[in-house]
Amino acid sequence: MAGEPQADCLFCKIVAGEVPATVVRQTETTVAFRDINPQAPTHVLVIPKAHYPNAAALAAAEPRLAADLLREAGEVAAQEKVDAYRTVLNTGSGAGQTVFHVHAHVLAGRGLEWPPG
Ligand code: DGP
Repeated sequence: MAGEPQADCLFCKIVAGEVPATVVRQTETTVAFRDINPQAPTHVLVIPKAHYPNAAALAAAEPRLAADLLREAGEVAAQEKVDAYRTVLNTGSGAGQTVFHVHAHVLAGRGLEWPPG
């Protein structure tokens, strides 16, 4: 069923505490933790606790939860004391998505080029 934990999903395992992560924030509906392979001084992933494969699927099924994700990205930036940050939502392997549990990358602390690579 949509939103249910998936046995083979790494980020569902992080939500369940079965895989360790450096959690920086948690709400009733979301978890934010440091990326294992940081691409900037601040690189945090914000995920919904519920499993959706990508941002569009999340927004279609649970628009308020999609909004929680974006709000939490801002809360992470505030907590990290950065005033500029980039939020990245990769969708599909061709765009670099490697974990198919929606996650917002929050990147900050260095100059970020545009367009992104
Ligand atoms: P993406 O390429 O957009 O699907 O991003 C997946 C991110 O997940 C990538 O930047 C690396 C990160 N990642 C992969 N495995 C782990 C893990 O076990 N722990 C943490 N904290 N991050 C992970």
